Amino acid sequence: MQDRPTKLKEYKTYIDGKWCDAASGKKFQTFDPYTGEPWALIPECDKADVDRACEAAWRAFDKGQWPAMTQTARGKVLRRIAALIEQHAEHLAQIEVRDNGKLISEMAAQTKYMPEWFYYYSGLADKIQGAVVPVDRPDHFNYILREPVGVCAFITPWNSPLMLTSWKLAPALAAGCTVVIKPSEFTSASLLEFMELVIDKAGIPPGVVNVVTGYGAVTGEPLVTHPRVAKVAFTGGTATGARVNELAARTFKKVSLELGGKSPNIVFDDCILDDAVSGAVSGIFAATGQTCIAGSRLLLQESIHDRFVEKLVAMAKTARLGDPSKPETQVGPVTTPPQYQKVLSYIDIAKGEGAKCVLGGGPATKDEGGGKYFVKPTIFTGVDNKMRIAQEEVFGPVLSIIKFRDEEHAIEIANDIAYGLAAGVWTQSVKRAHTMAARLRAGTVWVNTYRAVSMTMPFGGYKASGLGRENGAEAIDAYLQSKSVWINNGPGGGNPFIMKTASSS
Ligand code: TXE
Repeated sequence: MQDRPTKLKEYKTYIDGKWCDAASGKKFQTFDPYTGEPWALIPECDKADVDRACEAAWRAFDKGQWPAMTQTARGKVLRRIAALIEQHAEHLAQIEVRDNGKLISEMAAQTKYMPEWFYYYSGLADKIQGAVVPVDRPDHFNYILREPVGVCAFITPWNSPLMLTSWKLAPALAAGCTVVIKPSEFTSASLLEFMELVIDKAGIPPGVVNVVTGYGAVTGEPLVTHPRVAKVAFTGGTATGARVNELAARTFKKVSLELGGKSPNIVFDDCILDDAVSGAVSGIFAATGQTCIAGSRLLLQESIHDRFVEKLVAMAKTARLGDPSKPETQVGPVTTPPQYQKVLSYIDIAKGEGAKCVLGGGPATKDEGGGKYFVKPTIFTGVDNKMRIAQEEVFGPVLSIIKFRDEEHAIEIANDIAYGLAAGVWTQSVKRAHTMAARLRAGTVWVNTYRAVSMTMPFGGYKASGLGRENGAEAIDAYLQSKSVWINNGPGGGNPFIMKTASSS
């Protein structure tokens, strides 16, 4: 990775088990955010390719081997996927870094952990079962079948491309669904490599997993409106999520959305100070703040505010900016040019609103370790929760510090926001930990830790942070639907003009 080849690498996309170009023959470039240079060419799919992919996924679902395969056999395929990811984790991480500029240490940790999603859902594949249900009609035998929903469309973002794909793909395949994936136009390469090194080798029938690379409006919209698609799973920005939800609703597709956040990271004066300082840094400067769960609102109890800020600034100042492919780098570039502009514009907004910049506050120069799209770790104090910098998602290394008096005040500020993805609490009081966990309106609450994830724990948002949950046993339900079967073993007849209820005959 450190010697970056200058020749553009050309990728093909993967539809119906075959490698192909877009029907139009068009391609677009993908860029290395550290250097700003293009490094690969990706097929620019449009409606024609989406049609091909959705029809292939439909054939594989309707007539193909995948849903007809036994659940045990499908579970085995998922275990093969997991083993192949283990073999190629390092390489896949390097491709992710090249495309999204996140740290190799972070991306390698993600790709090494990804197999666990496939192992976990492989274990659940043969535990998908219906039920025999008693009804109050004599001679009836009733049961419930749990069936896959059908063709699923995944729209994924650029910040953790493969991990967020795995969160969707593992339960969908375990359920017996077929899928069409549209990765972000900024980070398509890692998914195409994943298709080649993992999916193509895992013994999955053609058409079960397809990829359409391209832009949101041109590729994403035909996909989320396609008549063959039964379910849309989206991760991305809240505005795009709302659009996807509206489009999908027109044809009554099932939808799950994992959207943005503005998560409160709440520090009480009874915390272990050094742990909380490290947790605050991890909440906002890890992943250059480009994570939906960023602890971008740091709520500090008044009594420790000044001491905490001093320690936090001291620690954040030592963050090493630089080449994300080097293991020693701690803060990398912002991934995309529009995102870079957005982060800088929010720094201006915060200054204009009267917040006090106590660290950073602009682009990082080459001397400071910066490359093409670098923003210095930035901390604002004196933030009021009503300010835009406190209410809107920046998705960058910009922290807003807000003071609070007591538990009640902390809860009021924390919940006074449109989002509800995650929250952090730093305290040594068990009582306070449970009280806060119960009262915070967020899909995840971390106490004395931050940014911990596991395939076994449901993940998703309250309010504008999303719909539905990924991960955990319940995530598989998003890819299944129930069918009620009534078998009458008794006599027919009865009054044909009234509904057959317990009291009618
Ligand atoms: O994401 P988009 P963008 C937030 C973050 C960021 C903002 C915008 O605040 O600043 O979103 O980022 C596809 N129909 N998050 O613009 O647009 C698109 O091609 C169908 C939070 O990069 O949401 C990509 O594949 N699809 C987040 C995916 O949607 C469409 C991660 C996400 O892109 C589409 C990323 C359309 N009309 C950004 N328009 C998180 N929750 O982690 C776009 N897409």
